[in-house]
Amino acid sequence: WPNPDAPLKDHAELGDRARAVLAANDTGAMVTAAPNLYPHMWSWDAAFVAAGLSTISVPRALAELAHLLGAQWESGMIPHIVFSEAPGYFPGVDRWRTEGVSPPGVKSSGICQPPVHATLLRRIVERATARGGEAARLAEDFARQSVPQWIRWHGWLRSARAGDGSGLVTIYHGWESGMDNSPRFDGPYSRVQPGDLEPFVRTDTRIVEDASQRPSDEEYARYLWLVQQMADAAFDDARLPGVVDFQVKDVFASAALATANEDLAVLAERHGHAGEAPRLREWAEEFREGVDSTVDPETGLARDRDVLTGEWIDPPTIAGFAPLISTADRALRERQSALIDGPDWTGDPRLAFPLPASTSTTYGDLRPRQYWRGPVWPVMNWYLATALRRHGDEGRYAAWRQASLAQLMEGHFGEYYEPFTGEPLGSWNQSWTAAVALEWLD
Ligand code: 9YW
Repeated sequence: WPNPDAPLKDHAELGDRARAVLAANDTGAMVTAAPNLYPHMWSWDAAFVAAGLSTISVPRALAELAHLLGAQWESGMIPHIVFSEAPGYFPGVDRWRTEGVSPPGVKSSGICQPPVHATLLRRIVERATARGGEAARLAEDFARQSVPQWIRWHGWLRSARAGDGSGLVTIYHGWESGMDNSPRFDGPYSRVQPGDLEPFVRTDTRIVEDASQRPSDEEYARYLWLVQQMADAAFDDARLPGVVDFQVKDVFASAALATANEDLAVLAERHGHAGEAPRLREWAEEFREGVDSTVDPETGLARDRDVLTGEWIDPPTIAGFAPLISTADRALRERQSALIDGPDWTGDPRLAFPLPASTSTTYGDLRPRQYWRGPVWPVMNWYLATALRRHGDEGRYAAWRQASLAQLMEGHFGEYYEPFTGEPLGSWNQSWTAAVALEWLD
């Protein structure tokens, strides 16, 4: 993977290059997820990107979150894509048919992504507060003003997606998990049979020319079929359970929500909404318990569940470590920590860097170059590492930091990496990869 400037000289150069990537992807209104492949704002990318931006400029970081919040639906849902004017991405806003459902003037998709936002906002505000002065004032004001909007977002997830009291978020599309083609969804997708699908032409495989790094056309047809089903139901939350062929309890999104509720409670307490904190803590507890209840006693991994068949979902993926994000159960935390160090994960001696891959590297159907079916995703490792640290695990945090920085020194800011060779794959100059580089360096 030729790179004239690689490998980078030192961490200072890594930081400079990461800042340059974010600046180059900044349209002024948003930092697009990637230069060519993803020329729009993605919901959870925006949260990670904002965290990275806050190491450079707190106002710019807050503007990113404000832009995302500007696309929040009346229901409270925050859409997974906020479209820019850039052409060339498929499926674009027309395919989503969200006009009239999304706020006036906003071009968005009609589904969501994992709710990591409040967690990253807390981080940004704490960073700004520590810095003091104007940055602190702006960030604290932003928190005060936006806490009600984040509560509506979490409240929507809880009522529209977890109204059964399971403490587990239902997703209606693999895209909502953020881990599009993970083997987590092979079972549920195998039962999705596209009917009369509007014709389509993909654009992702024109940009990432090696098609083996992307989902297959068959997978893509299923993705679009689900979009069509939801659009036909006008994204009406009450109708989706009756019409969508894919319904999964997403353990990872649920863990993200548990911890984000905790973070939002802290923000509410500190920034003018203390009365909301108890209810947010109850929500945190509800989702924490939901996540813990999915753990397979045999393997120690947390599991998604196919709502339509009632089946547990078994493939060993990074989502199995959801309890490391959320659990209060010390024994479970210890068991999962030992697991992630083991030969199926970071202890696999074949790895280029001792970091967890998106799918266990010993999984029978591992595809080390294909998207969420094997590659290592820097953003995921940073998010998990910060969760470990928050629960006191400085040791693993330090080890993953060292390994992640060593991985990133090759200098492409890949979307994802081949686990055994360290080759950068997918899009280069991916914003959230640059953002986590800055976070690791901070
Ligand atoms: C797509 C932007 C998004 C991420 C997702 C990732 C991928 C592709 O890229 O999605 O076309 O939506 O799976 O998690 O938000 O970086």
